[in-house]
Amino acid sequence: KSQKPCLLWFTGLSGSGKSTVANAVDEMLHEQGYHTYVLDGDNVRHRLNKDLSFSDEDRVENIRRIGEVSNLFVDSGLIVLSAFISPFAAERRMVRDMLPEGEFIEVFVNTPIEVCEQRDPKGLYQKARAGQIKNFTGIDSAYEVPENPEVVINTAELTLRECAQKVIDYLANRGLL
Ligand code: GGZ
Repeated sequence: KSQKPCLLWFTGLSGSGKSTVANAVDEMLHEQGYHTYVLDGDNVRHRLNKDLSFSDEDRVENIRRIGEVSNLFVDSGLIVLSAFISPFAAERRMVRDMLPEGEFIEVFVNTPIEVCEQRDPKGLYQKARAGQIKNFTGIDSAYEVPENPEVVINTAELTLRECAQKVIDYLANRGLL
């Protein structure tokens, strides 16, 4: 099956659904015979980047390393799906500039913070509100909203399948599938 390697970069708040949507897209592409790879907190923050905290400086280094690793996987021919908060526009730009034109696809998971906080699957918002976690994105650490993302999805308004399909439609329309 023909595919063009690219990097789908999911950015958004904790609890916005980045990993969930990335994994759903991954599964649907896989079923159709495409070769893909998902990078997210579970396989990166806990392993490659376990030396990094959530200070601004360490978040920058986190994204720099993930950008480099994503780029290597794209070089190997895969459709790569990376799901990290990536709160700063400058680092998202840095990763975009690592790849050839058109191969970096920014997917803004624009779920309102009220919904993310309501979901609070790991109880982190509650801890952040109570001051038990410092520098929590959206509470006492910044999230810079993407200005020109290729795809925007709101997991509070669409089903998981619809969100994933929107990403796949973008790839198909751009001739990447
Ligand atoms: C934001 C934090 C924090 C703080 C721990 N701020 O919902 P989760 O749990 O599973 O995803 C969040 C994850 C964010 O890691 P990233 O590598 O994506 O962040 S960044 O791109 O900003 O470097 C959350 C958990 O780690 N977490 N402390 N203070 N999220």
